[in-house]
Amino acid sequence: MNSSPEQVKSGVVALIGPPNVGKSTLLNSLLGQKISIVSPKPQTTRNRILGIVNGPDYQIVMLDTPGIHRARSPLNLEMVKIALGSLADVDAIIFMVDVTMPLPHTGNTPTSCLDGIDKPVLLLLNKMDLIDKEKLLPIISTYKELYPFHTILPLSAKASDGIDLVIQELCPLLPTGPRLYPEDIPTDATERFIVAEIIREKIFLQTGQEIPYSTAVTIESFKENTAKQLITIHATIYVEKDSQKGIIIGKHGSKLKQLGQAARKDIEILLDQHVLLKLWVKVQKDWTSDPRFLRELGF
Ligand code: GDP
Ligand code: K
Ligand code: MG
Repeated sequence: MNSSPEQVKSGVVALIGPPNVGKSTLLNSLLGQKISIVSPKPQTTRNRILGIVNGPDYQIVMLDTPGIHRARSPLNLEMVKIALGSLADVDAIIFMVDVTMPLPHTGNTPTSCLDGIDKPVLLLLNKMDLIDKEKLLPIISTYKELYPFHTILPLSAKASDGIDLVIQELCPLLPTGPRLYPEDIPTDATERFIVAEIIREKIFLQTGQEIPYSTAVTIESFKENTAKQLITIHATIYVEKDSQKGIIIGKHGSKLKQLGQAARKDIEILLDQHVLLKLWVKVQKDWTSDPRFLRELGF
């Protein structure tokens, strides 16, 4: 017998804001699982990462995005375009800021990207674990003057503190209808994509200066040996210069080994199987400003 699909609060929410405020951390906390990579460095997230947050009577499709900033390089311009482009077909928007950052002032209004947007915007004041509660009121009044936010909520995404309220505030803003995605998948991203992202995250965490920003990762092959419960993954790390290749490889390959070990641990959790990870490092001269290579990477 054909029964009509269950009606729930079901819609799409874009998660935007300046770099490094904790957007990807919030997505992972809401999912109870790491889908979007996180690091203390800005511009870690380069793509739109779709996470599917399910509850008994709701499904929130959340779009994590790259940080919105004054971009200069072609790669960073593409990233900001992805973030702003995510605002088009959503039911609501989360704008997140970091309460430890200086407050906005004339000439620096992070909310200018919301001008002319005709959708409810929730302001999330993140990293509340890092400041005293009495500092909150002036922050709230500053942002209230800046933009007519639908709601303002303090939280700590990292500690998952206050995230239930985010869901509670979002649900009434969503249309009623069937779930847009099956209930048992956390993302529309492929395993290959997430694996490449995990490798990139380790590079963000374990290398300094310009190296993370000059690095891209592609997966060359992904071979499953069911009998041995083993997946063999070959990945290429692209850098922009010969000198960067040396740094990523390290003395006698020590850096590459360290990166591979950290990545493999997370990939094994993701895939729930043993993983053999082989990493290669290649120089792709100045790829961050090469439109053809950016297209190859999917930008
Ligand atoms: P995004 O660039 O906005 O996606 O930010 P990330 O999620 O990558 O987080 C940037 C940094 O802030 C990381 O080092 C996170 O661990 C940290 N972070 C995120 N949320 C919180 C929080 O609620 N409290 C604290 N103390 N740190 C946080
Ligand atoms: K970050
Ligand atoms: Mg991010």
